[in-house]
Amino acid sequence: MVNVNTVQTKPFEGQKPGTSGLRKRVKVFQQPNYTENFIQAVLKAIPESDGGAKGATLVIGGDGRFYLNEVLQIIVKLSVAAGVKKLVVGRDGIVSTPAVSCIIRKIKATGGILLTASHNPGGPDADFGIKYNCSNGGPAPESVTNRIYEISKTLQNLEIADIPKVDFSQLGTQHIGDLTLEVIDGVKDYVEYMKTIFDFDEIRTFFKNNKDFKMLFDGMNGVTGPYGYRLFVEELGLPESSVMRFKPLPDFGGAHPDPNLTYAHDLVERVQAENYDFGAASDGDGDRNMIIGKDAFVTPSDSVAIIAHYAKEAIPYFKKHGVNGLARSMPTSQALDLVAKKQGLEFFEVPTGWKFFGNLMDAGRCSICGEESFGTGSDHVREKDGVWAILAWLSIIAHVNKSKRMGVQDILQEHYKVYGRNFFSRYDYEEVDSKGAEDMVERLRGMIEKNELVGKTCGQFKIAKADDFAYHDPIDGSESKKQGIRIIFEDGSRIVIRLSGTGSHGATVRLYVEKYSDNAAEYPKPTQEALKPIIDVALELSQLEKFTGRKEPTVIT
Ligand code: G16
Repeated sequence: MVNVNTVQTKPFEGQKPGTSGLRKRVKVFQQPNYTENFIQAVLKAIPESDGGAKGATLVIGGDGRFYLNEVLQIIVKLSVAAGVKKLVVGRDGIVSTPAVSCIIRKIKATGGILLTASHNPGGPDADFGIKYNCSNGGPAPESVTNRIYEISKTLQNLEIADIPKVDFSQLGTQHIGDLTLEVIDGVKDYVEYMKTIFDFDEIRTFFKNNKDFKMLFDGMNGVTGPYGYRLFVEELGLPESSVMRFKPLPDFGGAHPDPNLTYAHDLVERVQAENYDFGAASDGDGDRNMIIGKDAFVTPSDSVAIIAHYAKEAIPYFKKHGVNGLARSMPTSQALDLVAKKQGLEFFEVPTGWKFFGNLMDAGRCSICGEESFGTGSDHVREKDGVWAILAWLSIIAHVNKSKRMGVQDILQEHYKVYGRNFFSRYDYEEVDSKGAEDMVERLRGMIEKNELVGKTCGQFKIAKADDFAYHDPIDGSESKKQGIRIIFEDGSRIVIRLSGTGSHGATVRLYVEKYSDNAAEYPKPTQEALKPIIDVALELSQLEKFTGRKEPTVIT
């Protein structure tokens, strides 16, 4: 019999999950009762049972970042008190975000708690995060996250079981009162699943027949290192030198585990200097990916379009299940729209946030989707999946190389020949003053409401449409408003401006620009050069420098 103590607490301000869970500095989570409050609110908000977590089976996994172990202990104490039936936890708490989604679906769990701030840095002075996923394996929809927030505002008591510290380092089952706690290998189920989705023999054969084709995977000291090692080295038989930074570290080795050209520069430099044909990285929790090649960078917007283009030919999962529809987040370039059109597929444009794809996938209307924020995935799970995207690219490479030798750059150029090129870039202005950023967006919103933008000529561009993106979910009818300022020009070029929902400090302004070209002479142009005129227009229209005081972005992707 376990003793449960009722401990007084008081609500904390701002426990509102953002684009993807609650992300704050570690120091915020370390405040007495802060983490306990949020976990209690999550357990009470579990949608399957009105009584909260009683009888639930929950999968728990994190990316190995600093403070993970302490939060695992808190989850067990509150779960025992709340009557949770079973917790399935990765060894040392380590499971990638897509693997949590995979396991929730496989064991038909009630849901899962993910302990990650994704690509944000880790360590005592960096970030932590907590996210709830539902029984479909996907991030909780706004109806659930709003409920978590409402509960967090009313908490007066915490129910905490009085139990000794739990050891998560050994595989096996333990019993704590009525709760069963199973510590699992967080990599195994996922690797097995990947082997049913992709043709590993075909990829192996490709590497065997092309011994000079070299690949380098960068785990960025995040959670995917062990997955990459198991898949690329042990399953595909590549040399150990094919993986770098593959040990998860609590502070990611001091690096920013975000796979883009800025933060994954170690990979980028090695691919160039050491003549690798294919380079790939995944982020802290394993849901993002970046694909590069010799002298080639695949924008995430192009990546999802190319995967969709080849899916049915190159990937057994889609040969078997077909491709039912495609979707992208609103700021993502329109390259995917062109594939949907050519293949006659249903197509959706949703707000930023993977959670918006879930309903479409559950309804069987979306098979492949992606976001410009280095997120690519399919309905095999309900999270974006970095390692899956890398395997998809390897499958495409193995497939196209059956007829002629093609590298990443060749695959890109072939794609542009068929569809034209959507030049795309995102400028991030991180940790700017929140008030200035909000005022900037408000001003644009005001101009849209007063219809001051449509018809306006800006340099070589004329504005055809301007709105604040709103989404009507076709499955559950929910409405999501104010999802980003969208300015569309007569030639189809676009500017999008929105504030990030994943920052932990101040505001992050995201400025997205896109320009389409079907002039083959332009395809090899460097992205920034091709986009310069529209970037100038975006900065002028938004008056970004005036409102934020920033001359230069923190990151350009
Ligand atoms: C999360 C979400 C993504 C979203 C990204 C950026 O990714 O899962 O759907 O695109 O944040 O969001 P924002 O622009 O609001 O910062 P992750 O990898 O951080 O979980």
